[in-house]
Amino acid sequence: MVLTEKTQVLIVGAGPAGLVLGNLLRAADIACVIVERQSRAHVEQRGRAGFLAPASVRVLEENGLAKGLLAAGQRHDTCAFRGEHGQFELHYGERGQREALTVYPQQLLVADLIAEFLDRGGDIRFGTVVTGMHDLDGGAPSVDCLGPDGEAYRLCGEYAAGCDGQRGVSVRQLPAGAAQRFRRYHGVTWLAVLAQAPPSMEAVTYAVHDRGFAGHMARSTTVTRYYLQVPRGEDPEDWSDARIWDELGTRMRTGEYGALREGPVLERGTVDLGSAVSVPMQYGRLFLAGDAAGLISPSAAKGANLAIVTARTLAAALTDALTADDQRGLVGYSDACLPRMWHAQEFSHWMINLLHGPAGDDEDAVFLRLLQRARLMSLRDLRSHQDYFAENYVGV
Ligand code: RFL
Repeated sequence: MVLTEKTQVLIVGAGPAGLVLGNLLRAADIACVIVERQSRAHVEQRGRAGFLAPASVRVLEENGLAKGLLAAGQRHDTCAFRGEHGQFELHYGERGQREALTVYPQQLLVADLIAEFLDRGGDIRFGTVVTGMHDLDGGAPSVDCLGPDGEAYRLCGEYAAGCDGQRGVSVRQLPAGAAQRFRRYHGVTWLAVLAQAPPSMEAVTYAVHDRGFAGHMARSTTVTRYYLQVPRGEDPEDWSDARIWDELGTRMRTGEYGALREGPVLERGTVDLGSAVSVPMQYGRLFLAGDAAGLISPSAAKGANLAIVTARTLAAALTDALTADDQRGLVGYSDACLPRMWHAQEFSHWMINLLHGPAGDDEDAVFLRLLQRARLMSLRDLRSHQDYFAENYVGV
């Protein structure tokens, strides 16, 4: 292993967290290297999130990172809920914080952030895997890298940022005893579908059905994200295009509300709705951000937003430490982020219980499904519930 290079901040992962962090550090003239296991083309095409909260848009705007999303993002301010009760709409943009969400596909944001990072003189190593980390509780953390042509080298820095998502290497560096990872599988699995089809409705639509949940979310004028609740362990390849559209039609009750605008399925994959939170989100000179710090189920569309705002908090703390020798932000980083993380987890859990009831005819399952229905009716009828929903749905 050759010790090749030194920088100030080592960033593992070029998702929203690592790229926002890298851009903010470059704006403060701090040297950093982003190491990303995938190719540039891969991360610029990886379809995931689409909804950005006003707080995330503000972070991006204030830091010169919002040109693309301001030009192409679409305002979304209405959700619809369908079920045996009928359909009702909730105009969350007019309630609570009186703000709307911006729809801008995550892969476009990632492409914008990469271009800007390179413009700011950033160093990003695609196709390079971090295989290990060293000296995290000492003065000079380092990471072992394996480059695209199999070259192994070590990068050394003053601080390391683990922005490598839920299955990255960073989270495994927190020694047992120094940190705990709280995890939960929420008992629900989604088939996540990306279709080459225009949105079928204006609103984000959540359908509650005896056969399971179905969701509809616009991504652009030509691409739409759909979700279908499926049993855990389901093979996505068992879901042909025809089967997907058929099941979506049933659960979305197209007989009553009109047909879906169908098109070829571009991507299909399953997501087990789960959560994980690292407490604390730091160890020595390693700081976690984004999904590495805390994974949140996509039920409330908070993951990318938490990644952006935690990266902003970490960037400010690292900038104070590196430019003014002020360590307070770094010492308090985890305490600053955790309340926001647990708040988002709580709302996301509330959403899971709003959208899914347990299967089965036993007394417990039936009771919980009746509670689910009551929760939906409260949302339809009670202003206080609508305000709670609106404030949490658009907030981070
Ligand atoms: P990412 O985006 O996963 O990026 C981590 C990067 O680290 C790289 N990596 C490594 N690189 C080098 N060496 C290693 N050893 C490495 N190990 C990993 C990976 O290749 C990757 O590029 O994490 P980050 O930056 O924390 O961002 C998190 C978000 O991507 C995530 O929370 C959201 O996509 C979640 N999410 C949604 N969030 C929202 O806010 N709104 C949404 O509407 C929304 N919809 C979704 C979603 C996630 C989904 N899936 C696929 C789980 C919809 C779906 C279907």
